[in-house]
Amino acid sequence: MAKPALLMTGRMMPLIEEQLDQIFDVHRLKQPADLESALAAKGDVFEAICTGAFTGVKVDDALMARLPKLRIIGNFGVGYDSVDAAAAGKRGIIVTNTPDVLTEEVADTTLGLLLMTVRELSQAERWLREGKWAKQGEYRLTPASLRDRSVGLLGMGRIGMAIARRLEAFGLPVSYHTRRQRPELHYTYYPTPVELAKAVDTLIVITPGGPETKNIVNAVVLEALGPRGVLINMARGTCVDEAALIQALRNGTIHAAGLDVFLNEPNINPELLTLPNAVLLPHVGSASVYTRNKMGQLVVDNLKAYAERKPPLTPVPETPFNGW
Ligand code: 8YV
Repeated sequence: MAKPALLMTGRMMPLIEEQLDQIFDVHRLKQPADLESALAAKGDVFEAICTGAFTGVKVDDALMARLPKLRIIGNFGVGYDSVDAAAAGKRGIIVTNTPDVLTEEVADTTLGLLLMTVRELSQAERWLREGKWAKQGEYRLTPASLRDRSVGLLGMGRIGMAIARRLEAFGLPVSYHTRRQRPELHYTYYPTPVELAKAVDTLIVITPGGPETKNIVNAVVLEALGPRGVLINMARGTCVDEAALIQALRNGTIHAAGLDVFLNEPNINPELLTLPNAVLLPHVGSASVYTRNKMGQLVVDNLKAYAERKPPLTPVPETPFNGW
């Protein structure tokens, strides 16, 4: 029997590519600009897409409309803001993501970035590497400490919960804002991002991306966070008004920021590089071999389930599975 055709919107890790080649007739885009020619040649045969935000291809309704046989979109990553899942749901196309397998890793990285930012660990390491310890003396005592902080989480999904557990172990009070309160949780709830920012001095963004959370951290929220304020963004660049953040870091509206995600990755705003009170990581929240292997395998297993006409393992809520 002929293998079903799959469109891969960019290069994936070898673990994914090697297995999908066994199951599907894979058409790989070398770059997003190659999409048009792929659609012209094979648009009417693709049954599956393997994608990820990092490929730079948006799987929107217009693209789905040109793929009449499309049944499943396997997204590499728990966040699927580069796929229009609501539109897929209306078309009866299943979207899968990679939840759970990265939860603990991303939570670990978040605590690392928080510590780096509050205790200036990357700046202190640069001090040593530049020979300043021997020549100029000790690195400065950091104005900020975790010891007198209270933390607010914007977003309290699976990763938010794993971060909250770690913060509790660090002895820190935790509060949160989500669109709907979760009464089963013992953390203090605030009904708006501004009220949360007012109540805490450390804000961690761990919401999904997409239009609903665009600029959820804006100039007003940063002002509310205040001059002791530390902002950590582990979610998506779109969640933070980056121009407002740069200004807030420049003029001391907040104390510091730790960012793992940005607008226009990997071509981030060069102004960020000039800020001494920003710790910048190249989107490494889940980026260990251990965790990426688990994510990659889950992408494969979801797509394989379609090829074998079995239920997908992790369909997103917008596209419930009702049979192939
Ligand atoms: C990405 C992520 O998958 O899971 C997510 O939503 O942001 C990451 O784990 C990763 O950056 C792929 O590029």
